[in-house]
Amino acid sequence: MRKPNLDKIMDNGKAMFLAYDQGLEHGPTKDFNDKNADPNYIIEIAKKGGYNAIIFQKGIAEKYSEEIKKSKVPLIIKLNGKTSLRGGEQISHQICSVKEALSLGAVAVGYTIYIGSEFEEDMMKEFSAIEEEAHNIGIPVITWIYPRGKGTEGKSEAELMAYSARVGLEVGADIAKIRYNGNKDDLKWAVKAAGKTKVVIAGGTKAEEDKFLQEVKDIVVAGGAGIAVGRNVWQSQDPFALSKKIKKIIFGK
Ligand code: FBP
Repeated sequence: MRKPNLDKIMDNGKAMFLAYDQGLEHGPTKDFNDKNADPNYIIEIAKKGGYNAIIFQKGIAEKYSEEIKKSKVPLIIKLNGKTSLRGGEQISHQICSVKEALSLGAVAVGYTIYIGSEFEEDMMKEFSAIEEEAHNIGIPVITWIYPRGKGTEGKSEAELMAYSARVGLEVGADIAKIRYNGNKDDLKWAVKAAGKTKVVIAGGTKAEEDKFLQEVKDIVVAGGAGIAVGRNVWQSQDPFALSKKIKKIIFGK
């Protein structure tokens, strides 16, 4: 097992990632407009905004490989994914291998586990094989850990958020991507629960800029690593100016 090299996607343990797998997860009608439906626009934001990495599914990574390479923005490939059409208990299966991701230029890989879903074990098992393979060759693994489904009923958001972060540590993720419930103390506890696994927060649906920036501040104050967001950035009227503000909060420069 080699120590995963996080230096390619983090700066002194901090990170801002630009996520763009929503075309698969939500479809182009819900999230996209004329501008942000184009992956080239996202690559431009990632480059000009100084993001540590951009997150794509394998299809975009392959079709836009030249543009990604030219931008020099490190690439993270999401290895599983699903559409929003299926309904029912959530399951997201692997659709790209670690090998394929590497051949497409990825320097890290991502995977979503829906804890609480009746299919949780399937995702745990798949993730475990990915983690072993990636870590054997020193590739960092980022886990989206989202509580969903029957098993989460009756549990508080705070409890589920900390549980998500802790699962990241327990399953061997280098970085756990969790959803923030908006409470600073709960977030601090979640970061603590993750131990040496770094914590980044997702953005969620587009919020008022000030509210979103407050969340970025909260993750920094809580001791987390930063953000892995999509819609709040590329749905913004001015994603370039917004990215500058995010960068200042996370890196102080
Ligand atoms: P956002 O910042 O746009 O919320 O992106 C984060 C993310 O995890 C994406 O990577 C993913 O496509 C999306 O959220 C999934 O959202 P959900 O499962 O809530 O529909």
